[in-house]
Amino acid sequence: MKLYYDPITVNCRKVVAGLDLVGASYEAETLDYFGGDHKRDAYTKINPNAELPALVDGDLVLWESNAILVYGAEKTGNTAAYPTDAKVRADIQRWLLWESNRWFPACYVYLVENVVKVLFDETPDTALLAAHAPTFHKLAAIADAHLAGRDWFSADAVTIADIAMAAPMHLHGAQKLPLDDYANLRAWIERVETLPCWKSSDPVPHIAPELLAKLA
Ligand SMILES: N[C@@H](CCC(=O)N[C@@H](CS)C(=O)NCC(=O)O)C(=O)O
Repeated sequence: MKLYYDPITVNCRKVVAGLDLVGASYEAETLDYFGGDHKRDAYTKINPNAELPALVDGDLVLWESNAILVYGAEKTGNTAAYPTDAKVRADIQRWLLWESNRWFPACYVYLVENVVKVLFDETPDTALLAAHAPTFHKLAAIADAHLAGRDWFSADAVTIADIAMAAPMHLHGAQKLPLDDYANLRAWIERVETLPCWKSSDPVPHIAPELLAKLA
């Protein structure tokens, strides 16, 4: 398998951590997201959405990070990270869909305004963040309530659902995600942050020190 990715992006971190969690090995081809490699013809032939990541395995050309997580888990047969029980699988699918449709966009606004714009010497749009905050809080409250009394989203142990849900929050401090009211969500992301696959997929070492200094 070959993974096309840039380790600094949310959805790439998701698949790097998730493929590690399920024990899938692959050849890596690194693209430069900030340099626009994902918009060049060589890559849009693989992913016509011009988005990272993408995975190629023989004649399978797969984009959508959560589909890559499921494929990796099924290919390796890792039933710890992707249990076979129908109800657990349905629950995992639910969070994968919710993350892609709702949670990622909700967290992404904070990433763009408080991280990406700062890296490129632009001013975060505080009015936009304020207008967007109710959406974030509505979704964070749903995730937080689900996590009451449980350590992980879909099972008694970490699954690919946790990796998918964690990715949009991966720089939550720098993103300034307003997590104060969500103790369960905070405790859960701290658990995710102890996972070896999460630690080894940390994007920070891949960000140039002079850029990183701007986030301090
Ligand atoms: N739903 C897609 C979203 C992929 C996506 O948005 N990737 C971002 C990086 S995290 C990207 O490449 N965006 C294109 C751009 O910013 O030009 C997935 O989960 O793979």
